[in-house]
Amino acid sequence: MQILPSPVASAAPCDSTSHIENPIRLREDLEERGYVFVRGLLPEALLREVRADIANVLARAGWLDPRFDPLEARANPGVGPFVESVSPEYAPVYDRILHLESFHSLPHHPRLVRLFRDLFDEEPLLHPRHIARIVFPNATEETTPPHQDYIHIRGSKNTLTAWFPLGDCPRDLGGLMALEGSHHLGLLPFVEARGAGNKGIVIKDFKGRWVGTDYRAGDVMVFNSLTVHSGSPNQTGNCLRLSMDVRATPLSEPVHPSSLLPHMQRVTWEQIYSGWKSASNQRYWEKLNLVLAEDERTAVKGY
Ligand SMILES: O=C(O)CCC(=O)C(=O)O
Repeated sequence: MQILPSPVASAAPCDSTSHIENPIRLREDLEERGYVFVRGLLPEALLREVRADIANVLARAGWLDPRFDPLEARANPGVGPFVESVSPEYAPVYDRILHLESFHSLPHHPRLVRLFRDLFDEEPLLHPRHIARIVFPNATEETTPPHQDYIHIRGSKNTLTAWFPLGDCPRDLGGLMALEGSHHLGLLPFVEARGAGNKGIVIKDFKGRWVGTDYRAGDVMVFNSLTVHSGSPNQTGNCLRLSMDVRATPLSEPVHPSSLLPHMQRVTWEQIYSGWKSASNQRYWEKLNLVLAEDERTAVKGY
């Protein structure tokens, strides 16, 4: 596996916040750049609840420095770094996060669902396979490499990912970067690489800008499944980066069946739902008229 060079963001993303009430402009932004960046879309208080639930799991696992408020997500200096794609210690802790009701409820927030609806100009199917990223400091070689999500998600190429931090995420904590306009390149060849997803692409000649920013709690970056994007290294030395990936497909377009399973497929929906207070976000997709993608050869667990 290769360690691909982390790109460096040369510019801030174009900000679509002022178009939030204008679906046509939002769709134009997405078509032109391959992403839509909106500040303050999600309520900070709700993000804090999810962050607190995840921090509680991490504190119990001993990953957090007990001298600090768990909400600060300070890494325990004697533990880790543990990495999603390679450390056996990661999976049992991550699977506890996958049980959290708050984690699965947040993506149903009406403002996020409406953004997907406006960008598709039709009803979205929110994939239930939500992903949390717990990114340790001092593991920069495991930074998510530049890649296209389509390799991992399949289904419709119009699938969108919403990436957002669960709290403020200044650049040195390692937020998401996107290569502006790269969705126009189509599907690119990939190589096996270190970092989440384990697949990366090497881009040589494309002239687009890498965009990244100091994300604040509530900001959301939504991008097309062909848009090349990457993590940036967590260079804090002592803080964990907590963030989420939420995907959606236009309801009339194909979704790969693996997108309807819990992330990593180590736990079942029944296990996840046991202990939840509300049933309203459970198995909601089974009541919808879905178009399932025929190509099941590439069912992916890891993304
Ligand atoms: O958060 C990360 O490091 C990677 C996120 C990502 O690549 C994705 O959402 O597809």
